[in-house]
Amino acid sequence: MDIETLKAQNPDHWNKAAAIRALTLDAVAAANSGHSGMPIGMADVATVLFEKHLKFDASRPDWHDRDRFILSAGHGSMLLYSLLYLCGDPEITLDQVKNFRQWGAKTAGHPENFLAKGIETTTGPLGQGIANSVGFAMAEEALRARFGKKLVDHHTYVIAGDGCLMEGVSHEAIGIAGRQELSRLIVFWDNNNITIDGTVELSDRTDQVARFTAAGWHVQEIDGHNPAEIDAAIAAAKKDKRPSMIACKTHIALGHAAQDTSKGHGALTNADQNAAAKAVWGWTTGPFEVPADIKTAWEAIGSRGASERAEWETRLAGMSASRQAEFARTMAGDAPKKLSSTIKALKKQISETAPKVATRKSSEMVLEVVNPIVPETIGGSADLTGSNNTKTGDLGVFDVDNRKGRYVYWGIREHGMASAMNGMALHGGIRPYGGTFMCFTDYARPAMRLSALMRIPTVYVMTHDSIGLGEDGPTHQPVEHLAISRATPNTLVFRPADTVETAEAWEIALTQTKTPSVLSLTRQNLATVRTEHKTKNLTAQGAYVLADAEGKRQAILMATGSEVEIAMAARDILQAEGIGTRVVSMPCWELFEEQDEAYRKRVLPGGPVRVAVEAGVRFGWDRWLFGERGKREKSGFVGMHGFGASAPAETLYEKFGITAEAVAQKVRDLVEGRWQPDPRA
Ligand SMILES: Cc1ncc(C[n+]2csc(CCOP(=O)(O)OP(=O)(O)O)c2C)c(N)n1
Ligand SMILES: [Mg+2]
Repeated sequence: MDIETLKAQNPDHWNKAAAIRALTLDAVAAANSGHSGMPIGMADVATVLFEKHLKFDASRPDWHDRDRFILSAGHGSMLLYSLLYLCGDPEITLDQVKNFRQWGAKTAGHPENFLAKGIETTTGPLGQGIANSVGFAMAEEALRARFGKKLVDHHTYVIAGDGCLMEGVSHEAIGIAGRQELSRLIVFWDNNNITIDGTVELSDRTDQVARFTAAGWHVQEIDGHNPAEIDAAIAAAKKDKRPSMIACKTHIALGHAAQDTSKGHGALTNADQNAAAKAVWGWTTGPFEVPADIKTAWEAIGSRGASERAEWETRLAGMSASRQAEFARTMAGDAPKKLSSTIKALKKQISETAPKVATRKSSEMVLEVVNPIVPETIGGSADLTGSNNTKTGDLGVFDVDNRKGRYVYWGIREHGMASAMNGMALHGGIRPYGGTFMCFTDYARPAMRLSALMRIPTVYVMTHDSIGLGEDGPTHQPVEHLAISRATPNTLVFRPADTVETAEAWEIALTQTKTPSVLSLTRQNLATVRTEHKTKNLTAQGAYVLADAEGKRQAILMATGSEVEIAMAARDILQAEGIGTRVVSMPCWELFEEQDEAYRKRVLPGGPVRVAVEAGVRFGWDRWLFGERGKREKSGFVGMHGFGASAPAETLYEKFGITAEAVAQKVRDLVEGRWQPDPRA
């Protein structure tokens, strides 16, 4: 259908959609940057969705039972901002739209979830939104099963572009959504056949309809500019028991000189061309001006759900006080009161019995006591359940016929798992944790970075965290992954030394509201080093003195995880030789960094020589070797200098020189003034 016919057939719809198109054009032109074509192309789909289907109340974008709208094609951010402004979202004002992409504005280049409540997730890295949405839809299923349809009864809608569907993570997301029959997940594919470099044909010939169908989705193909077809497709999608993909044939930059070309993808800033496009759309008002009748029509859409929201609040208020309180606690992400005492009891028992177990097993021991009292956890693993020790007896399996199950078999989909966990956390009411091998942090990494950027408390259970995993060899032995995780802002990286520290780390991770955690856990058994029970969470200080020097303090050994035991053995050797040696356990650098300087100096005073021991690369350790009052010539590192190898763990520690004797020798050299720059460090 040509534009004139579309306009004539449904002028009310056309004008509402044109408001999105005009605001997009104006905001991008004013910023002289951004992406005009996608919002212009998808304006009709978005208008029908918001007008006819989306359950929301624009004045209350934090209403728990709203439908979620995920803009996976995040470069088209002006589509979202236009919708929020037009509907009357209190945060996205006209001023914000005018300040698109400027310092301090909520209307950032790509949508940022923490800038306004109406922005459900941060998108821009293509594919993330569609993968997040799987988690949103799973969270809705789980919460509906727990709290009932009266409180939880909504859909997740997604707009994804060619780029989102080309990214590998979309494959992982589509697969798990199909298997889990997430019927309330509805994805619109902006099928405009254009990406930045040109037409899709330059790089892809995938039959997306066949692809989604093969993964178990309900698929429809429509004209993405025809409001009646859009409406009918959404209605059919809502009825189907499978997740739905609606392939919307659209024209990027519809009505503009750049229509149907890759030029239409980016910023359309040519004033004459923009004026001509507005004339084609029948838009006659000045920049950022929406005629009053059209704005009023949009505001009516924005308040369409107000009564439904009020009814929902009445239903909630009619429930028992304890149910209301539990719902509020769950949605706020507050940990249950019993968590702290449960962790303390476990610590006491462990300190008394001093088991020799791998910290991945320690993590399971913690989860066995935590999961029964924290009903909002949803655990899972990317096909390594028996290795990651993430499944506890009480959880049950999340499945089509058991939405109360709290364990997800994610399959071999580290990236999809991480991104979906982010979606669960963003939805609210769920505390997701998921496991894989530490080495496959790489496969989950784009989503791990977004957990940190989005300020959400996703927990990553990363086991087999060093050469200590042994025979599987260097493909599976992380050496740089601790450094990568620690380099990421707003991420807590825990490498606990035993079950007590593991319990403390879990307590911290489960009480975060804005920070993700990475738990770096061993495959191999470790001795309990915390044999003296302390109720205080020492891991919360990041680092602490585990064993102090006897006699004159000449050396400080800093270690994490499996190497704390090695540092303790080195201390025994050195003390026997009369070299007073302190061992500092450093399970979480980020928390140690947050302590005041006085505490850090008490733990790491200047003077003694310092040696760090960690079965990973040195990168980052200089902060503690030279930091505060450490000196280069009085410090050393015992760890990895390259990739590992395939052999039994004990052999590897021996061959790579990560032993108590090697640590002791390093200390002797430093104490006796034989410092050598390490050529491999
Ligand atoms: C992971 C990732 N890779 C690359 C980009 C840069 N990028 C932004 S949009 C885009 C093209 C996307 O094409 P499509 O989804 O079809 O969007 P359209 O051009 O139709 O608006 C690219 C490559 C990105 N944002 N994220
Ligand atoms: Mg495209």
